[in-house]
Amino acid sequence: MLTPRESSSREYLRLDGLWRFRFDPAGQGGTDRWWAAPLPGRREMPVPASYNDLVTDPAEREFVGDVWYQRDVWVPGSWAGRRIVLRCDAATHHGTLWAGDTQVAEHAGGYTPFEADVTALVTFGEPLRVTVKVGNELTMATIPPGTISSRPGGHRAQRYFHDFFNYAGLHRSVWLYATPASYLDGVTVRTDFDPATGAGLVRYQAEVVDDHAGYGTALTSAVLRDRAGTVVARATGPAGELPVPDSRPWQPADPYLYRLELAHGEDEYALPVGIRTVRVAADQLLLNGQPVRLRGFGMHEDGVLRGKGHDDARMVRDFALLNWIGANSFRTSHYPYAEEVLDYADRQGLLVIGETPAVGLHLSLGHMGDPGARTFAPNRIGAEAAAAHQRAISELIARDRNHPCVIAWSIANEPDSAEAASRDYFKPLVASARELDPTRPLCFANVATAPPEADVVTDLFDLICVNRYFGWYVDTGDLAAAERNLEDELRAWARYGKPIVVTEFGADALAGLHALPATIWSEDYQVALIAASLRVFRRIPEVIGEHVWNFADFATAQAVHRPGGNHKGVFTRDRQPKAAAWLLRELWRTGDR
Ligand code: BDP
Repeated sequence: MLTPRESSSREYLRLDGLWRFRFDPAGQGGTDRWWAAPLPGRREMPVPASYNDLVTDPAEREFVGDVWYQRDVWVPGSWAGRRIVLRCDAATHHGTLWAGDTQVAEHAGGYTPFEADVTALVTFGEPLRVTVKVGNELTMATIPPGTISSRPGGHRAQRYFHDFFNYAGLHRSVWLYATPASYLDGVTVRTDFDPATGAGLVRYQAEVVDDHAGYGTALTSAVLRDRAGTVVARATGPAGELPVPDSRPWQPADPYLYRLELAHGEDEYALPVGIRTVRVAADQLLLNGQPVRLRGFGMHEDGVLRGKGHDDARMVRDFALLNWIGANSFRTSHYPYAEEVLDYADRQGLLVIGETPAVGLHLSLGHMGDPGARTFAPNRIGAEAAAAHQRAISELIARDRNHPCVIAWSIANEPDSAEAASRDYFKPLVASARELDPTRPLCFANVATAPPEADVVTDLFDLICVNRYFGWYVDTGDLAAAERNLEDELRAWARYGKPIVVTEFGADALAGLHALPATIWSEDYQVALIAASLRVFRRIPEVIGEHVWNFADFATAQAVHRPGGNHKGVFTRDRQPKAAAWLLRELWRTGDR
């Protein structure tokens, strides 16, 4: 599957805007064939957006079940004779797609795309009715997991084990696009760079679908151009190598992109390519052979009104703030972000740890879990969840493998990696991730309940990522103890001899709340905790990355300790700085590490 892009042979319609919309609490849509006629009622919903914060009824905001989106689209007459594809970038968490009266696709997993060839279902001169049923239920068979219970009064309640609101809907664009009948269906790009000589190499492997007998693979060709458009290398065949003797490597300070133009018969598809290498050597992370240190955040796709709906305006503001504060990296906590974000990170030179939606695989954790509950067991996180997790990993890698910005894959956030059974659970997932992408380091974000003496999976991974809340959930209000305990634990992790990224640390701060001396929930305490943590990191050479939790305040499930959401943002939810943002800017921009 290729990201929709225009070319001389490809066109698309982005079906953003208002769609007809209907909640389906009784599950009537299937029996009454809601796809077969215009959805009744006058309700409409914007795409892309979560629907949850656009309604006024609490039962609708917290609705558990299916909703339906529908609109008509006129397919351009000029598309006659071409292959026409309907694609959904994200239906969170389960999508079923109809073109006219025909179901064409079904997909589990809320943050990766799915598509279907609808050529045969298009009648030119008539509108095509597009219907999407979107389900938001989380169970022990989904990633992320959850449980559903019936409440007195008959409504259903969704419980989940992760700390962000279960936003749902069509969170990204829906597309209709046209390609020639024989077409390029996928491409894998891998690059090499020799820092000693400057020599670069671009390897590509294209997948083609050819519906003409004898319209052979020799018809596939590749051209690599530099930014000025000059051809720097050419090859023919579906797979090949494009050497670039004097290459300009992709790096945060100079995110230089070449352009790889692929052609197969009449089809043309071009994508940006950054020549770079990333690898772990002993306790360092090397980008193009040079040690790199990560400064940045765990983030969320989250904002007022739109919830998790992709928003170019929010993205541009977020990147402007990342630049302002001196960050060079972020983790797509806790799910794959919109492809627009990765495209933009490629161009802006941000380093990205791409994460799967495997968050909450820890059924005894903190306020969200049940004390003592086992996680990796049949009827809990068992074979079904593992299969869903495996699909999530392969869909993430398939979608994002060509982005130079992605420097590592995080296959889970805070699983119960102290439970003995977690090792058998993770071993095959790690093996398959390595097979799908042998070029990038693998990691997962380790939870506080699995310190080095208890964790049983870290040796399977390349980078050590730890989320730690000394001074907040433990040593609350006692920063002297927090600083000592954080240092002791990180020194214990350092014995692995691998690079350590602290992927989460931080404190909630209510914007405008001040306290001297600093006490919890104040901006001043957030400043002091971040400053103490950074002092510790600078004393431990193996710590090569610091990602504050979180970039901005975000919505969570309602809970007494979450006043209007999680306030660990260094920026407010409307993207204005708290005091900690000024501290980080001072430390990160003066390049003290
Ligand atoms: C960690 C999670 C993150 C939470 C954070 C917190 O990885 O999703 O939001 O803690 O509690 O456990 O703020």
